[in-house]
Amino acid sequence: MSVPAIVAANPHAGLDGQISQLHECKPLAENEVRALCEKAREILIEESNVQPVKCPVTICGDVHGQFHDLAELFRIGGKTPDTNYCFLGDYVDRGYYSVETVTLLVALKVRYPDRITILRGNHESRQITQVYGFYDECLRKYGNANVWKIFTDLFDYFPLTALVENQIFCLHGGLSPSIDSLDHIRDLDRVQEVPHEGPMCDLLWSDPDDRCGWGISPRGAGYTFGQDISEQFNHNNSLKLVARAHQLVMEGYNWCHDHKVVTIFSAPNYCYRCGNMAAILEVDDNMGHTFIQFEPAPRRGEPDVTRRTPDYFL
Ligand SMILES: [Mn+2]
Repeated sequence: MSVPAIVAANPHAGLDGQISQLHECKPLAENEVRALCEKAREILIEESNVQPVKCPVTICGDVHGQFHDLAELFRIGGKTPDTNYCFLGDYVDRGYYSVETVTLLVALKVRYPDRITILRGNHESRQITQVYGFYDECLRKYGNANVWKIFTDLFDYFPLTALVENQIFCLHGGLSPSIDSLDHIRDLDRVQEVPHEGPMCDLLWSDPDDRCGWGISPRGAGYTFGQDISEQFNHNNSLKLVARAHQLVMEGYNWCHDHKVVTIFSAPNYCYRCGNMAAILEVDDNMGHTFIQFEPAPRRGEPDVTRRTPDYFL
């Protein structure tokens, strides 16, 4: 005789268990990653290249595999789903825990699809991750490249940009000389590796600059754009602000272009040696802004490295 169920089973028990495991910085098994990413793909494929986001929401910049600092970010900013998040890309490479970091964010996306937005950064790419750490980390942690293949295939579906209440335009890099309007971005076919040039590349690679107009980027991809470009773009698209990441800023956030553009960087002590603060931007119910700065979480078992003056572009 079977025992009658007293309480309804939690349909998310499996996923909730995986999220708990990931919060402890323990990676999932390869077959779990595969199943998770299949679910994530079904969600992400339905999202727009300019994914609408409602306030309140907390906007976060680069994380770069610094898992313990992401845990600190959630401790300070609140956990999903209590706090809504929009992450601006660059989850992997550089830090030692790209696998755990990106798996946790993807798991949260699958569990709470309307509470977290995960945009694509220039590091969410097959080519860049083979140079800057994620590929090697997958080999080290799984013994083969399958998990790297699964994630980099999923990255093709990440939205390129988000739009908070039609006012704050969120993206990883910056503007493009071949894009005048948000509708142009909506029309792009984003499901592909990040190209070496063109509008999709620029959105993930460009940087604001003190010089007016468009400039050649020292990164070798994307462009630099001046205040005149930002003002025109915001005006044409009825935007108040461009919120972007992609550049190390020592205070964790940095206004430029007469408050038309803000850079947000959420990896404190970047690469475990830059000595920078991290920040996140809380946008409240009334579209008010609060920057929260934070320092590195205490950590064990990682190399003790000397701080030095940063000069990182990626
Ligand atoms: Mn970047």
